[in-house]
Amino acid sequence: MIATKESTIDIFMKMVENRNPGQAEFQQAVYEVALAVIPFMEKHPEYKKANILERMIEAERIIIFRVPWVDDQGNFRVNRGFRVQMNNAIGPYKGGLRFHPNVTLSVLKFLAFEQVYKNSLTTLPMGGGKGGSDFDPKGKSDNEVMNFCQSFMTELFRHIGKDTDIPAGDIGVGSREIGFLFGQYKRLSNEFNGVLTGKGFAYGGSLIRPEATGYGLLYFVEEMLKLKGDTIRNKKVLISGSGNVAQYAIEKTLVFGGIPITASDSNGFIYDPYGIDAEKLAYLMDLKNKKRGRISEYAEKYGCDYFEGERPWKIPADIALPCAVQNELDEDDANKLVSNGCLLVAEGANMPTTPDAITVLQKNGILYAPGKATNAGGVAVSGLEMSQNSARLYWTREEVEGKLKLIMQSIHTQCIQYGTGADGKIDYLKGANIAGFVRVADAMLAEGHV
Ligand code: NDP
Ligand code: 2IT
Repeated sequence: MIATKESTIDIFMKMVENRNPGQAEFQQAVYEVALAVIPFMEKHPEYKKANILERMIEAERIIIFRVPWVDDQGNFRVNRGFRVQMNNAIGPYKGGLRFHPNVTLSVLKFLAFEQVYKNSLTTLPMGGGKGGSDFDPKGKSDNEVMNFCQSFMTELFRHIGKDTDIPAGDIGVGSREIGFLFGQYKRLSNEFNGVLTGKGFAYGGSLIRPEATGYGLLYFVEEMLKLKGDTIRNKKVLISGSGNVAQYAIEKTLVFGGIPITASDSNGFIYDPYGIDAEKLAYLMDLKNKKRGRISEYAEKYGCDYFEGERPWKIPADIALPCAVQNELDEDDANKLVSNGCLLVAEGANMPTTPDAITVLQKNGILYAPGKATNAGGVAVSGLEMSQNSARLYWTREEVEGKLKLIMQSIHTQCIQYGTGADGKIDYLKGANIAGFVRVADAMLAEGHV
């Protein structure tokens, strides 16, 4: 029986590799889903008969375009822009834009594919998409970033719309970039609407959207621990990254009484054994969001250790929250977490844990939950921003955060519903993948062969 399942997955993955050659990240994301969904479809032949998984892994549309811009020295520069419109079975395409030199079609296809499942888990009417560019905002002036964003939107605007495709932020795209992109969309379309989320509050943004991914992650962690009769209080927490998700994960960890002891960027990590408190977090936010400096400066300011070129996972702690980038926690890192007695790993980033690392965590009984469940708070509040824009009103912080909390609790419940094994153990990875799949698959069945 097991041998049959394995060979079905092997055959499926060979097809995926042949159709998407060299796209390692996309293949990895599909594999993770296939491991859960293929055995599930064996018991649900209606999905298998309609070839749902094969259809889901093929993007509905991919747009690739040239982005010309001029730097401050007057040099003519060019980058590549993308939008992957993966699936709109349950709502318009929805997902962030990433500006980072490592952006490739493979990276954006993996992100768009995961987004389909994540958005489904939120229970809001949003399909999945992702886009971005290999443009590197690091070291660029505000003027250069604006020029780039205006050029990027000049092509993208004809492919998106408030009921068609609604981009937002991701790595390298924060409130500054969303502002420039929105301004250009408005000029080109002559419309003021909710085509982008993550907007500033002054021009249609939702309260709590900046905080939503990090806060949502901690609400999810609290649910996982509650089930074990435990809480975050007094637990040491490893956090990677120091961008949007990491900053608000640190903030909510403090609210829950946990002790965040690390933060990182692409150069290295800081270890603050006394904990990153509210004052130090304010410094970190100013350093990263305004000065656009390096995390090493935190160590200089507060006299703690800085580890150049390393990742935080070797530091003993109770909880690990990877909040930076894909594949940032590998098998060796997972072994270190196990030997240091870590209890729980929950992903703020998208696909930060490699498949081998996930195996190590699960085999050793560490609670592990995947990003498509745990970091869904960001896109969930983006969905709430869309609702507010459509209704042309603003909700209070309490109203939005209350809804965010309920959505994270509902995602946790869905993971339990589909991920509880015969032995009573919860496999959050399996639960999230099957729950996310079912809603989209049912919509695809209902909508016919589209
Ligand atoms: P930011 O751009 O605000 O921050 C990214 C952080 O990751 C920075 O600290 C950056 O360091 C670090 N980083 C980037 N590349 C690497 C690398 N190769 N190795 C180590 N660190 C790296 O992005 P976000 O905080 O928004 O996104 C972080 C993660 O969360 C991403 O995986 C994203 O897809 C995911 N996510 C984001 C959501 C959102 O609402 N923003 C929602 C759900 C998931 P440096 O400054 O050196 O570049
Ligand atoms: O990965 C993600 O979920 C995001 N970057 C947020 C997407 C969104 O549309 O808010």
